[in-house]
Amino acid sequence: MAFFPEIQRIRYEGASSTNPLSFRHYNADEMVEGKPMREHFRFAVAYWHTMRNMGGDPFGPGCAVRPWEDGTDSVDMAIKRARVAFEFMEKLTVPFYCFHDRDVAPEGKNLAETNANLDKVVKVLKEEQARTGIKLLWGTANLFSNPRFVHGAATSPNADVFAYAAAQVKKALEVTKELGGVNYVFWGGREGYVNLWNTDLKRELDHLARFFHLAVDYKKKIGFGGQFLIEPKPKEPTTHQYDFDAAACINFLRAYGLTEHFKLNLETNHATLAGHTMMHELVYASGQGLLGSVDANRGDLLLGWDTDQFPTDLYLTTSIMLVILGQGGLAPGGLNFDAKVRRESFEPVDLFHAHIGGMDAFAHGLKIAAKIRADGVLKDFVGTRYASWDAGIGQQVEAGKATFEDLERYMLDRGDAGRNVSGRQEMLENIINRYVEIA
Ligand code: XUL
Ligand code: CO
Repeated sequence: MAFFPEIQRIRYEGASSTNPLSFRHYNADEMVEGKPMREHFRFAVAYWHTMRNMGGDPFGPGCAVRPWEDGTDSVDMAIKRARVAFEFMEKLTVPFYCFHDRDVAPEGKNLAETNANLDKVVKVLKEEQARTGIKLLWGTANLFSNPRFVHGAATSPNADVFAYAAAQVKKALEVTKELGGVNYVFWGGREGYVNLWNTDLKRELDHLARFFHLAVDYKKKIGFGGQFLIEPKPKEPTTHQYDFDAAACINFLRAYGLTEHFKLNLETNHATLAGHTMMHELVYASGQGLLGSVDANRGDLLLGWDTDQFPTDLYLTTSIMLVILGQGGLAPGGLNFDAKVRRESFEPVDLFHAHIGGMDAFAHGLKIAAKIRADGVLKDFVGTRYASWDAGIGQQVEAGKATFEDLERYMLDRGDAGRNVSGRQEMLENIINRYVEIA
């Protein structure tokens, strides 16, 4: 069965290649910092965008050409689509994929029928995983599309909706375990509010925490060994989403005693919607030991919403890989392309161009980041910048050995603080540019 008959398996051809259907930097076996590239990234294809996005927008219907689609949302179509997905991923040579329950199988007329539909497709996904060796990076439940989730899922004012969401996540956890998934994601699409006049914010947060504790209990009960991940996003579709950014999520996890069970899945376009850079979100979460996985994409500076474009910016990928290398890797997390082709890029081959570009941008960024680290340029500069904390009064403060009185006495003796040194931002930006040129 060939759904992409014109396309051969994508190969690494080196930086001088002009073949748009080749990798110029992603060379899966190439060793960087003692590890093959494939293990640094653990790239995944997002089923919802790559297999389900037909390019519809608020101004017009989908116009994607997908010759395998028969126009129905049947189980048969879902099974055929699963075969297409695996041919695509095999040709692209990605090791992982991710899905929501509702991406892979249609809803039935009640929960029992919906679960039965899912089971039929999961059987095929399992078969295809065994045939190709492609694995599940994470599963998740779609708790936002169906109209029942209009007011949220775990944070709905309707307790029945909480119960439905719990049943759905229970099943999604079982399915993720069945498929050997190595993580499970919670993205709270409608877990937030549109206005506070009708919202009991504290009660909703308590319910969300209760929901997560129930999920942890069930995870233990069925012996699912995957990592739980929360994916922050500040808004869209709601005005305010409770999992606003890394800091808000970490505060929530600590407040409700959940930190040991969860890490974060950080997405570039969500970081920018929150008014942060992706590097900020990564550095913050990694510093707390809670960076688990990445949804790799980018927004558009000229548009305010979540455009989910494929990442191509080397400064972005370099900064991401610097943080990932800095914490010794992402596993069991990975880099999931939560990104979609533009509506104007409607042919199947565009799906290849998009992923190839993203994989190459990350491979190039990895090489740049590794070179920067090997030469120690940033580390040495930052180390020197904080040298006053390595000895004397700084060392005493860090060790918890100095009181306010000690610090006053120290400063009364000296009269004033020692000289400040330039932050050299422009010099460092020039240095980064030099590494972008040579890698
Ligand atoms: C939505 C988003 C989701 C999550 C999974 O903005 O990123 O697709 O990644 O639910
Ligand atoms: Co995402």
